[in-house]
Amino acid sequence: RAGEVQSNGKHDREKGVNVQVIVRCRPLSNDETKAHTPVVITCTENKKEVSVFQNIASKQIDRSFVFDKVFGPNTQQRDLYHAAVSPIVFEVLEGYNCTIFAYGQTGTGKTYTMEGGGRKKNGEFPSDAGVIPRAVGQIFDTLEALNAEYDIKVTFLELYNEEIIDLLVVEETSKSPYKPIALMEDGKGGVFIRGLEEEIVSTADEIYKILEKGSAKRRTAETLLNKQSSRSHSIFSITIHIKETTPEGEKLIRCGKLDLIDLAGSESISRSGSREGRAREAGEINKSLLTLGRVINTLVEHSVHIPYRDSKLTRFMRDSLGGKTKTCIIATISPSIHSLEETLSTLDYAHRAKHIKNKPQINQK
Ligand code: ADP
Ligand code: ZZD
Repeated sequence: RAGEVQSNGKHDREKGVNVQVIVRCRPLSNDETKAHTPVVITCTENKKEVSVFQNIASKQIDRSFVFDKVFGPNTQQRDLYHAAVSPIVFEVLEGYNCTIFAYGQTGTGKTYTMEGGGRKKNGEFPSDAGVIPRAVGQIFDTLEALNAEYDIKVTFLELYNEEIIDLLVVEETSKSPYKPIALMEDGKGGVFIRGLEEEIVSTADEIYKILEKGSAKRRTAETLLNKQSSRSHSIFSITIHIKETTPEGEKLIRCGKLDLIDLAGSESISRSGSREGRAREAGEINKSLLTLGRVINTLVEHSVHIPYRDSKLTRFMRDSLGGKTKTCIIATISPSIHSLEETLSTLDYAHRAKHIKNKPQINQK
Protein backbone atom coordinates (compact mmCIF):
# COMPACT_ATOMS: atom_id res chain seq x y z
CA ARG A 1 0.00 0.00 0.00
CA ALA A 2 2.80 2.42 0.86
CA GLY A 3 4.56 1.62 -2.41
CA GLU A 4 1.35 2.06 -4.30
CA VAL A 5 0.80 5.49 -2.81
CA GLN A 6 4.33 6.50 -3.73
CA SER A 7 4.18 5.40 -7.32
CA ASN A 8 0.79 7.03 -7.69
CA GLY A 9 2.20 10.18 -6.20
CA LYS A 10 4.99 10.26 -8.75
CA HIS A 11 2.60 9.57 -11.58
CA ASP A 12 0.28 12.36 -10.38
CA ARG A 13 3.05 14.92 -10.30
CA GLU A 14 4.36 14.19 -13.76
CA LYS A 15 1.25 13.70 -15.83
CA GLY A 16 -1.44 15.32 -13.76
CA VAL A 17 -4.70 13.72 -12.72
CA ASN A 18 -8.07 14.41 -14.23
CA VAL A 19 -10.82 16.11 -12.35
CA GLN A 20 -13.18 13.35 -11.24
CA VAL A 21 -16.74 13.82 -12.38
CA ILE A 22 -19.67 11.92 -10.97
CA VAL A 23 -23.37 12.21 -11.69
CA ARG A 24 -26.24 11.74 -9.27
CA CYS A 25 -29.82 11.54 -10.49
CA ARG A 26 -32.49 12.22 -7.86
CA PRO A 27 -35.74 10.24 -7.68
CA LEU A 28 -39.04 11.73 -8.85
CA SER A 29 -40.66 13.77 -6.09
CA ASN A 30 -44.03 12.65 -4.69
CA ASP A 31 -45.80 15.31 -6.73
CA GLU A 32 -44.03 14.26 -9.91
CA THR A 33 -44.94 10.64 -9.23
CA LYS A 34 -48.59 11.56 -8.64
CA ALA A 35 -48.63 13.52 -11.88
CA HIS A 36 -47.16 10.52 -13.74
CA THR A 37 -44.25 12.63 -14.92
CA PRO A 38 -42.36 10.74 -17.64
CA VAL A 39 -38.81 9.74 -16.76
CA VAL A 40 -36.18 10.32 -19.46
CA ILE A 41 -33.01 9.27 -17.60
CA THR A 42 -31.55 5.81 -17.15
CA CYS A 43 -28.50 5.31 -14.95
CA THR A 44 -26.44 2.17 -15.53
CA GLU A 45 -24.22 2.26 -12.50
CA ASN A 46 -21.94 -0.66 -13.39
CA LYS A 47 -21.22 0.89 -16.81
CA LYS A 48 -20.90 4.36 -15.24
CA GLU A 49 -23.34 5.52 -17.85
CA VAL A 50 -26.22 8.00 -17.95
CA SER A 51 -28.62 7.76 -20.87
CA VAL A 52 -31.16 10.33 -21.94
CA PHE A 53 -34.16 9.24 -23.97
CA GLN A 54 -36.37 11.60 -25.84
CA ASN A 55 -39.13 10.93 -28.25
CA ILE A 56 -39.55 13.83 -30.62
CA ALA A 57 -42.18 13.46 -33.33
CA SER A 58 -42.08 9.71 -32.72
CA LYS A 59 -38.39 9.73 -33.48
CA GLN A 60 -36.34 8.21 -30.68
CA ILE A 61 -33.20 10.16 -29.83
CA ASP A 62 -30.83 8.66 -27.28
CA ARG A 63 -27.68 10.14 -25.86
CA SER A 64 -25.31 8.42 -23.46
CA PHE A 65 -22.52 9.82 -21.34
CA VAL A 66 -19.86 7.96 -19.39
CA PHE A 67 -18.52 9.43 -16.13
CA ASP A 68 -16.15 8.37 -13.36
CA LYS A 69 -19.12 7.24 -11.28
CA VAL A 70 -22.87 7.31 -11.76
CA PHE A 71 -25.45 7.16 -8.98
CA GLY A 72 -29.06 6.40 -9.83
CA PRO A 73 -32.24 7.57 -8.06
CA ASN A 74 -32.11 4.84 -5.41
CA THR A 75 -28.71 5.89 -4.09
CA GLN A 76 -28.74 6.54 -0.35
CA GLN A 77 -26.63 9.30 1.19
CA ARG A 78 -24.32 6.82 2.89
CA ASP A 79 -23.75 4.84 -0.34
CA LEU A 80 -22.68 7.95 -2.26
CA TYR A 81 -20.49 8.98 0.65
CA HIS A 82 -18.71 5.63 0.92
CA ALA A 83 -18.20 5.21 -2.80
CA ALA A 84 -17.23 8.73 -3.80
CA VAL A 85 -16.33 10.93 -0.84
CA SER A 86 -14.68 8.78 1.79
CA PRO A 87 -11.56 8.08 -0.38
CA ILE A 88 -11.17 11.83 -0.92
CA VAL A 89 -11.33 12.52 2.82
CA PHE A 90 -8.51 9.99 3.31
CA GLU A 91 -6.44 11.92 0.78
CA VAL A 92 -7.06 15.12 2.73
CA LEU A 93 -5.75 13.34 5.84
CA GLU A 94 -2.67 12.30 3.82
CA GLY A 95 -1.99 16.00 3.22
CA TYR A 96 -3.69 16.82 -0.08
CA ASN A 97 -5.95 19.76 -0.75
CA CYS A 98 -9.22 18.49 -2.17
CA THR A 99 -12.34 20.19 -3.49
CA ILE A 100 -15.76 18.69 -4.04
CA PHE A 101 -18.36 20.83 -5.74
CA ALA A 102 -21.97 20.24 -6.65
CA TYR A 103 -23.19 21.58 -9.98
CA GLY A 104 -26.69 21.39 -11.41
CA GLN A 105 -30.09 22.94 -11.94
CA THR A 106 -31.98 24.17 -8.87
CA GLY A 107 -34.07 21.41 -7.33
CA THR A 108 -31.85 18.52 -8.47
CA GLY A 109 -30.28 17.83 -5.06
CA LYS A 110 -27.07 19.89 -4.70
CA THR A 111 -27.85 20.92 -1.12
CA TYR A 112 -29.34 17.53 -0.32
CA THR A 113 -26.09 15.94 -1.47
CA MET A 114 -23.67 18.37 0.17
CA GLU A 115 -25.53 19.07 3.41
CA GLY A 116 -28.48 16.77 3.61
CA GLY A 117 -31.51 17.16 5.72
CA GLY A 118 -32.66 16.53 9.22
CA ARG A 119 -30.66 17.27 12.29
CA LYS A 120 -28.86 15.29 14.89
CA LYS A 121 -30.98 13.02 17.11
CA ASN A 122 -29.52 11.61 20.34
CA GLY A 123 -26.01 12.25 19.13
CA GLU A 124 -26.50 10.40 15.83
CA PHE A 125 -26.52 11.89 12.36
CA PRO A 126 -29.77 11.23 10.48
CA SER A 127 -29.63 8.87 7.47
CA ASP A 128 -30.35 11.99 5.39
CA ALA A 129 -27.06 13.62 6.44
CA GLY A 130 -25.03 14.69 3.42
CA VAL A 131 -21.37 14.99 2.52
CA ILE A 132 -20.43 17.81 4.95
CA PRO A 133 -21.53 16.24 8.26
CA ARG A 134 -20.25 12.81 7.17
CA ALA A 135 -16.85 14.16 6.15
CA VAL A 136 -16.54 15.94 9.49
CA GLY A 137 -17.40 12.68 11.27
CA GLN A 138 -14.85 10.68 9.25
CA ILE A 139 -12.08 13.23 9.85
CA PHE A 140 -12.52 13.17 13.64
CA ASP A 141 -13.01 9.39 13.81
CA THR A 142 -9.81 8.78 11.84
CA LEU A 143 -7.70 11.27 13.77
CA GLU A 144 -8.91 9.88 17.08
CA ALA A 145 -8.22 6.28 16.00
CA LEU A 146 -4.70 7.31 14.93
CA ASN A 147 -4.18 9.01 18.26
CA ALA A 148 -2.72 11.86 16.24
CA GLU A 149 -1.91 15.34 17.42
CA TYR A 150 -3.91 17.71 15.26
CA ASP A 151 -5.66 21.00 14.93
CA ILE A 152 -8.64 21.81 12.79
CA LYS A 153 -10.02 25.08 11.48
CA VAL A 154 -13.26 25.64 9.63
CA THR A 155 -14.74 28.48 7.62
CA PHE A 156 -18.22 28.73 6.16
CA LEU A 157 -19.22 31.43 3.72
CA GLU A 158 -21.65 32.36 1.03
CA LEU A 159 -20.93 34.18 -2.19
CA TYR A 160 -23.93 36.17 -3.32
CA ASN A 161 -23.94 38.86 -5.93
CA GLU A 162 -20.09 38.85 -5.94
CA GLU A 163 -20.05 39.64 -2.21
CA ILE A 164 -18.87 37.41 0.57
CA ILE A 165 -21.13 36.68 3.54
CA ASP A 166 -19.33 35.12 6.49
CA LEU A 167 -21.76 32.55 7.88
CA LEU A 168 -19.77 32.17 11.09
CA VAL A 169 -20.22 35.74 12.24
CA VAL A 170 -23.48 36.67 13.85
CA GLU A 171 -24.19 40.41 13.98
CA GLU A 172 -25.72 41.94 17.10
CA THR A 173 -28.50 43.70 15.21
CA SER A 174 -30.26 43.34 11.91
CA LYS A 175 -27.51 45.25 10.11
CA SER A 176 -26.39 44.20 6.69
CA PRO A 177 -25.00 40.69 6.95
CA TYR A 178 -22.14 41.60 4.67
CA LYS A 179 -18.78 42.07 6.27
CA PRO A 180 -16.14 44.04 4.45
CA ILE A 181 -14.03 41.01 3.77
CA ALA A 182 -11.83 40.74 0.76
CA LEU A 183 -10.29 38.03 -1.33
CA MET A 184 -6.55 38.57 -1.28
CA GLU A 185 -3.76 37.02 -3.32
CA ASP A 186 -1.26 35.24 -1.08
CA GLY A 187 1.65 35.79 -3.46
CA LYS A 188 2.05 32.05 -4.04
CA GLY A 189 -0.72 31.70 -6.59
CA GLY A 190 -3.36 31.12 -3.93
CA VAL A 191 -5.96 33.33 -2.34
CA PHE A 192 -7.16 33.84 1.15
CA ILE A 193 -10.04 35.82 2.52
CA ARG A 194 -9.00 38.63 4.80
CA GLY A 195 -11.21 39.07 7.82
CA LEU A 196 -13.00 35.74 7.49
CA GLU A 197 -13.83 34.10 10.78
CA GLU A 198 -11.83 30.93 11.31
CA GLU A 199 -13.07 28.72 14.11
CA ILE A 200 -10.59 26.38 15.71
CA VAL A 201 -12.35 23.23 16.79
CA SER A 202 -11.39 20.06 18.57
CA THR A 203 -14.52 17.92 18.39
CA ALA A 204 -17.07 16.95 15.74
CA ASP A 205 -19.75 18.33 18.03
CA GLU A 206 -18.25 21.81 17.89
CA ILE A 207 -18.46 21.65 14.11
CA TYR A 208 -22.07 20.57 14.36
CA LYS A 209 -22.80 23.69 16.43
CA ILE A 210 -21.00 25.76 13.80
CA LEU A 211 -23.12 24.28 11.01
CA GLU A 212 -26.21 25.09 13.02
CA LYS A 213 -25.04 28.67 13.52
CA GLY A 214 -24.13 28.97 9.84
CA SER A 215 -27.51 27.67 8.69
CA ALA A 216 -29.32 30.08 10.98
CA LYS A 217 -27.29 33.03 9.69
CA ARG A 218 -27.94 31.93 6.14
CA ARG A 219 -31.69 32.01 6.77
CA THR A 220 -31.51 35.48 8.36
CA ALA A 221 -29.43 36.82 5.49
CA GLU A 222 -31.92 35.37 3.04
CA THR A 223 -34.80 37.30 4.59
CA LEU A 224 -32.83 40.48 5.14
CA LEU A 225 -31.55 40.67 1.61
CA ASN A 226 -34.67 39.16 0.15
CA LYS A 227 -32.32 36.90 -1.71
CA GLN A 228 -32.88 33.68 -3.54
CA SER A 229 -30.76 30.93 -2.09
CA SER A 230 -30.57 29.21 -5.47
CA ARG A 231 -28.38 32.09 -6.62
CA SER A 232 -25.74 31.86 -3.96
CA HIS A 233 -22.65 29.69 -3.75
CA SER A 234 -21.88 28.26 -0.35
CA ILE A 235 -18.37 27.19 0.63
CA PHE A 236 -17.51 25.12 3.70
CA SER A 237 -13.78 24.61 4.25
CA ILE A 238 -11.96 22.47 6.77
CA THR A 239 -8.18 22.66 7.25
CA ILE A 240 -6.33 19.99 9.19
CA HIS A 241 -2.79 20.12 10.54
CA ILE A 242 -1.44 16.79 11.73
CA LYS A 243 1.75 16.66 13.76
CA GLU A 244 3.81 13.53 13.30
CA THR A 245 7.11 12.13 14.37
CA THR A 246 8.87 9.85 11.91
CA PRO A 247 10.51 6.62 13.16
CA GLU A 248 13.79 8.58 12.96
CA GLY A 249 12.42 11.12 15.40
CA GLU A 250 11.99 13.86 12.82
CA LYS A 251 9.00 16.16 13.42
CA LEU A 252 6.67 16.73 10.48
CA ILE A 253 3.48 18.68 9.94
CA ARG A 254 1.07 17.47 7.31
CA CYS A 255 -1.63 19.85 6.20
CA GLY A 256 -4.75 18.98 4.26
CA LYS A 257 -7.69 21.13 3.24
CA LEU A 258 -11.14 20.15 2.06
CA ASP A 259 -13.41 22.65 0.28
CA LEU A 260 -17.04 21.61 -0.06
CA ILE A 261 -18.91 23.87 -2.45
CA ASP A 262 -22.61 24.04 -3.22
CA LEU A 263 -22.86 26.15 -6.36
CA ALA A 264 -25.72 28.39 -7.45
CA GLY A 265 -28.32 26.76 -9.69
CA SER A 266 -26.87 26.28 -13.15
CA GLU A 267 -30.09 27.47 -14.83
CA SER A 268 -29.22 31.01 -13.72
CA ILE A 269 -26.61 31.03 -16.46
CA SER A 270 -29.13 30.71 -19.22
CA ARG A 271 -32.23 32.21 -17.68
CA SER A 272 -31.01 34.86 -15.26
CA GLY A 273 -33.91 36.33 -13.36
CA SER A 274 -34.33 39.33 -15.60
CA ARG A 275 -38.04 38.64 -15.46
CA GLU A 276 -37.86 40.20 -12.00
CA GLY A 277 -36.09 43.17 -13.51
CA ARG A 278 -33.11 42.82 -11.24
CA ALA A 279 -30.55 42.79 -13.94
CA ARG A 280 -27.60 43.86 -11.85
CA GLU A 281 -28.16 41.17 -9.30
CA ALA A 282 -28.71 38.50 -11.90
CA GLY A 283 -25.75 39.76 -13.87
CA GLU A 284 -23.45 39.60 -10.88
CA ILE A 285 -24.57 36.13 -9.91
CA ASN A 286 -24.03 34.99 -13.42
CA LYS A 287 -20.58 36.45 -13.30
CA SER A 288 -19.18 33.78 -11.00
CA LEU A 289 -21.01 30.88 -12.60
CA LEU A 290 -20.41 32.15 -16.13
CA THR A 291 -16.73 32.64 -15.41
CA LEU A 292 -16.54 29.13 -13.95
CA GLY A 293 -17.89 27.81 -17.26
CA ARG A 294 -15.37 29.89 -19.20
CA VAL A 295 -12.49 28.76 -17.01
CA ILE A 296 -13.47 25.14 -17.62
CA ASN A 297 -13.73 25.71 -21.37
CA THR A 298 -10.41 27.51 -21.66
CA LEU A 299 -8.69 24.82 -19.57
CA VAL A 300 -10.12 22.06 -21.73
CA GLU A 301 -9.08 23.88 -24.91
CA HIS A 302 -5.58 24.41 -23.46
CA SER A 303 -5.85 28.15 -24.01
CA VAL A 304 -3.05 30.36 -22.79
CA HIS A 305 -5.25 32.77 -20.90
CA ILE A 306 -7.51 31.29 -18.24
CA PRO A 307 -9.91 33.98 -16.95
CA TYR A 308 -9.62 33.05 -13.26
CA ARG A 309 -9.49 36.68 -12.18
CA ASP A 310 -12.85 37.57 -13.71
CA SER A 311 -14.94 36.46 -10.72
CA LYS A 312 -14.68 35.86 -6.97
CA LEU A 313 -15.66 32.22 -7.31
CA THR A 314 -12.99 31.39 -9.88
CA ARG A 315 -10.34 33.31 -7.94
CA PHE A 316 -11.26 31.25 -4.91
CA MET A 317 -11.34 28.00 -6.90
CA ARG A 318 -8.23 28.67 -8.95
CA ASP A 319 -6.14 25.93 -7.38
CA SER A 320 -9.00 23.43 -7.83
CA LEU A 321 -9.13 24.00 -11.58
CA GLY A 322 -5.77 23.25 -13.13
CA GLY A 323 -3.80 23.65 -9.88
CA LYS A 324 -2.41 21.45 -7.12
CA THR A 325 -5.75 20.44 -5.61
CA LYS A 326 -7.61 17.18 -6.27
CA THR A 327 -11.08 18.02 -7.51
CA CYS A 328 -14.31 16.09 -7.77
CA ILE A 329 -17.47 17.46 -9.36
CA ILE A 330 -20.84 16.04 -8.41
CA ALA A 331 -23.29 16.90 -11.19
CA THR A 332 -26.90 16.57 -10.03
CA ILE A 333 -29.78 15.95 -12.41
CA SER A 334 -33.53 15.34 -12.34
CA PRO A 335 -35.07 12.28 -14.08
CA SER A 336 -38.10 14.25 -15.30
CA ILE A 337 -38.93 15.03 -18.90
CA HIS A 338 -39.59 18.63 -17.87
CA SER A 339 -35.93 19.11 -17.02
CA LEU A 340 -34.62 17.51 -20.19
CA GLU A 341 -32.99 20.60 -21.65
CA GLU A 342 -31.24 21.60 -18.42
CA THR A 343 -30.18 17.99 -17.83
CA LEU A 344 -28.51 17.76 -21.22
CA SER A 345 -26.75 21.04 -20.56
CA THR A 346 -25.53 19.80 -17.14
CA LEU A 347 -24.31 16.51 -18.63
CA ASP A 348 -22.44 18.33 -21.42
CA TYR A 349 -20.83 20.69 -18.94
CA ALA A 350 -19.83 17.89 -16.58
CA HIS A 351 -18.49 15.77 -19.40
CA ARG A 352 -16.30 18.61 -20.64
CA ALA A 353 -14.90 19.13 -17.13
CA LYS A 354 -13.59 15.52 -17.15
CA HIS A 355 -10.72 16.69 -19.35
CA ILE A 356 -9.28 19.14 -16.81
CA LYS A 357 -5.98 18.00 -15.32
CA ASN A 358 -4.60 18.97 -11.93
CA LYS A 359 -1.18 18.28 -10.41
CA PRO A 360 -1.89 17.34 -6.79
CA GLN A 361 0.90 17.68 -4.24
CA ILE A 362 1.10 16.71 -0.59
CA ASN A 363 1.63 19.63 1.80
CA GLN A 364 4.32 18.70 4.25
CA LYS A 365 6.61 20.83 6.34
P1 ADP B 1 -30.79 22.08 -5.08
O1 ADP B 1 -29.86 22.32 -3.94
O2 ADP B 1 -30.08 21.49 -6.26
O3 ADP B 1 -31.64 23.25 -5.45
P2 ADP B 1 -32.21 20.45 -3.17
O4 ADP B 1 -31.07 19.77 -2.53
O5 ADP B 1 -32.83 21.58 -2.45
O6 ADP B 1 -31.81 20.92 -4.65
O7 ADP B 1 -33.28 19.33 -3.53
C1 ADP B 1 -34.60 19.63 -3.96
C2 ADP B 1 -35.59 18.68 -3.29
O8 ADP B 1 -35.39 17.34 -3.71
C3 ADP B 1 -35.42 18.66 -1.77
O9 ADP B 1 -36.69 18.52 -1.20
C4 ADP B 1 -34.60 17.43 -1.52
O10 ADP B 1 -34.81 16.89 -0.24
C5 ADP B 1 -35.06 16.48 -2.62
N1 ADP B 1 -33.98 15.58 -3.08
C6 ADP B 1 -32.92 15.96 -3.82
N2 ADP B 1 -32.12 14.91 -4.09
C7 ADP B 1 -32.68 13.83 -3.51
C8 ADP B 1 -32.35 12.44 -3.43
N3 ADP B 1 -31.24 11.97 -4.03
N4 ADP B 1 -33.17 11.63 -2.74
C9 ADP B 1 -34.27 12.12 -2.15
N5 ADP B 1 -34.65 13.41 -2.18
C10 ADP B 1 -33.88 14.27 -2.85
N1 ZZD C 1 -29.61 21.52 4.38
C1 ZZD C 1 -30.07 22.09 5.64
C2 ZZD C 1 -29.04 21.99 6.72
C3 ZZD C 1 -30.45 23.56 5.43
O1 ZZD C 1 -30.39 24.03 4.29
O2 ZZD C 1 -30.81 24.20 6.41
S1 ZZD C 1 -28.60 20.32 7.16
C4 ZZD C 1 -25.21 20.41 7.07
C5 ZZD C 1 -24.15 21.03 6.46
C6 ZZD C 1 -24.01 22.40 6.50
C7 ZZD C 1 -24.96 23.14 7.17
C8 ZZD C 1 -26.03 22.51 7.79
C9 ZZD C 1 -26.18 21.14 7.78
C10 ZZD C 1 -27.36 20.43 8.43
C11 ZZD C 1 -27.95 21.14 9.62
C12 ZZD C 1 -29.30 21.10 9.89
C13 ZZD C 1 -29.84 21.74 11.00
C14 ZZD C 1 -29.02 22.37 11.90
C15 ZZD C 1 -27.68 22.38 11.66
C16 ZZD C 1 -27.14 21.77 10.53
C17 ZZD C 1 -27.01 19.04 8.92
C18 ZZD C 1 -27.77 17.94 8.57
C19 ZZD C 1 -27.47 16.69 9.04
C20 ZZD C 1 -26.41 16.51 9.90
C21 ZZD C 1 -25.64 17.59 10.28
C22 ZZD C 1 -25.94 18.86 9.78
